[in-house]
Amino acid sequence: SGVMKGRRGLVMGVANNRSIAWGIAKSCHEQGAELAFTYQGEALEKRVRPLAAELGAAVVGHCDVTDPATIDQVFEEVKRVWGGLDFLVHCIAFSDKDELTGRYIETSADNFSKSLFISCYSFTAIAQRAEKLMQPGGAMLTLTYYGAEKWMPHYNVMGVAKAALEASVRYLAADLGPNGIRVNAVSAGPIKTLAASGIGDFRYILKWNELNSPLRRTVTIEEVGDVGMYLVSDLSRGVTGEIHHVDAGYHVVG
Ligand code: 0WD
Repeated sequence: SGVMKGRRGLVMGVANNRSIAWGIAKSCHEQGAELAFTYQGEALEKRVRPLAAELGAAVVGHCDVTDPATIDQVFEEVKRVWGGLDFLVHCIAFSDKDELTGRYIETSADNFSKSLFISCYSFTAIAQRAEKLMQPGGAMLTLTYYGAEKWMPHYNVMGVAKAALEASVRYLAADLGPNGIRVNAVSAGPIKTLAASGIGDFRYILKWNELNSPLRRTVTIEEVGDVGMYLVSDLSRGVTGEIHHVDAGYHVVG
């Protein structure tokens, strides 16, 4: 039983058991979904395989979004194993750590391109492939952050990349809506993950959110997971193009 019974989903961006992608995968699994994971490189494969096994999920291969051949391989594998796809979860972002501190104005052209490519364009590239496997009722989800909407200390070029990602959610929702496919994002509050450890003064940001959010705390990957699950389930069948905050309410005060 469960609201995700019979739904098959590809989850991209599990790095370890603290990853937001892992929180979403767990919630989808609890509700009866069948899952497939990708991993980025051999080092992460060692972490992803045992996690996938915990949820009875398939592992459909290495995917580095900067290498389009690896995206194609993953989707060929999904097609081979399932013949179709009901939902997609994209939890991928990257920026050079050295530019996640100090001033945005110092951003290099090279890191600007790389950050926007990996953190924004990859969702569109993946959506292109996923569309071909989806029927009406399909759903796609990505992860964003409040730094897209407002200046945040140290977030810099990632804020610009997330703003572009949020705009792409709206354009993808319009493109895919006529096919009955929905596209949404969760805007998560700060959570201590591998990717977050690259952001300057992250502990201070966590503390600030804890002191100032309406719920007076930060959020967990399980809380982000439950909302992510809802957005790729039929419960949200009337929702598309939405950026849903899961941030203990911080966006109303910050
Ligand atoms: O506070 C936070 N942690 C928030 C994260 C608040 C709001 C949003 N987010 C977003 C992130 O920007 C990202 O889009 O959530 C998403 C997931 O991030 P996460 O769960 O915080 O971080 P992590 O567990 O590190 O997963 C991100 C993964 C990578 O891990 P590492 O740390 O090794 O970079 O993104 C993947 C990779 O697995 N990734 C890639 N995958 C394929 N190709 C690539 C790539 N080129 N680059 C990074």
